[in-house]
Amino acid sequence: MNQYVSADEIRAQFSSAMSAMYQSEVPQYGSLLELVEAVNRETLEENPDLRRQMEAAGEIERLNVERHGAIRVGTPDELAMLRRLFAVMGMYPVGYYDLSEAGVPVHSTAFRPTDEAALRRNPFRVFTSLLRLELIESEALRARASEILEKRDIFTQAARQLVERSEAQGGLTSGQAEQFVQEALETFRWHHDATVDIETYEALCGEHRLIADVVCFRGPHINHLTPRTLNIDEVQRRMPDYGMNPKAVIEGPPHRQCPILLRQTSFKALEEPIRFANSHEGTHTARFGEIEQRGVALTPQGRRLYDQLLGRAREQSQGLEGAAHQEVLARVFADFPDSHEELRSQGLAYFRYEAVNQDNGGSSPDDLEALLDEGRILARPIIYEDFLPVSAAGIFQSNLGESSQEQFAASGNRDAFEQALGSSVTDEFELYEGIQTASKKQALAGFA
Ligand code: OOG
Ligand code: NI
Repeated sequence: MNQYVSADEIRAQFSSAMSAMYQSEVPQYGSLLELVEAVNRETLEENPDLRRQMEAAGEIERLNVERHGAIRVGTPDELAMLRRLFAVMGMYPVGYYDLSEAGVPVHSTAFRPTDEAALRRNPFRVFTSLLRLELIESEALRARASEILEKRDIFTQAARQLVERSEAQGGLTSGQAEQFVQEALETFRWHHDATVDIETYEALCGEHRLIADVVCFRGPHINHLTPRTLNIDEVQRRMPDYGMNPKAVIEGPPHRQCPILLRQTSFKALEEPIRFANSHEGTHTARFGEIEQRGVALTPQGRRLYDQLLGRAREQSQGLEGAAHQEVLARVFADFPDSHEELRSQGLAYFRYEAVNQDNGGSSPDDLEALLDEGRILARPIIYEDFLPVSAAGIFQSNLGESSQEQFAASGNRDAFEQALGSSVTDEFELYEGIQTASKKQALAGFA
């Protein structure tokens, strides 16, 4: 018997502890969870087909524990240590996101489980951004920020030791895992005492509010958590009943028969009291709650079509909110095929193939299309497990006030990010492609 707890189990415990902590820190997040659960329950009751589809894909069990979070760190060392900490929980860096394109001086990856069994068990993901100090304009301020960041350690001593222990022995015992979860959680906790005086805070805010958010606190507080809903339009509609102030538009694609990628919205970030180092009182606006509805993962070809249509929709929907905004999106996205069969046959989305009826029949054993036609192999959509760069930018903008439209020369630097991280990031398309290819092979093997 294995003496160690599985990484999946540690991730599930951590995700649940994180949710409990955030509910106590941001009570509105608790209300959001209640609302999402109610809407998910109703949606499944009204929609037996969806329930069956999710049951078949093993997704029902994970629904109510499914969420992502987001943090921002300041130095390569912090990012590299986070990579090791997340690895203890079976979370690995997937995808490179360049947010300078949206005027935000960070670049990012998503730490998440990568294999199918792990995703089914608990798909907890953390969108993790690294500040790009080189994008701070003022040289003096850049130096000051880096000096402040050099002084802090965002990890507890015990967390560091347990990461090392796990790496050395190849896992953690249940006692160690429990302690690890508690110690790791400390890194993500909110501190209402800033490490800097109010003048430094304001100077950094002047460059970009997000720079102040990263630099002025003891650690990279979790800035939002995001449960998965099955009907985002309904949750958005009901938010005010639950005392939440939703942002004006839902990001991502419009409502469709066959959801693609993901759609997101949030309640606006809270203005929270802060005590600065020279005991001045002030406020800081960073933390919010978000929801998302996930759909099928798109192939590079599907992603290109999506980008093209979203660009067009943006132009046409400027200044619009709510239903009017969604109407324009729906009209533009009418050009995106909306049946699973079209998405599959046109190579726009990824599918998992499954043999359901292996009676010997007419078609030759390696003719996938014929077997699909005869209903002897089924193709089920593979759910998108990642984030949208464009959507991330929308979320950033909506939560940073009006003054942050600054443009940085769009200049991704994936090499620098990977060097800071201490490893490469996995290409998300490769993961989906791998799942699709393996499932095809296995489904066909049943007929050989
Ligand atoms: C990260 C925003 C990205 C999402 O859902 O796209 C994100 C941040 O605000 O730090 O969480
Ligand atoms: Ni998010």
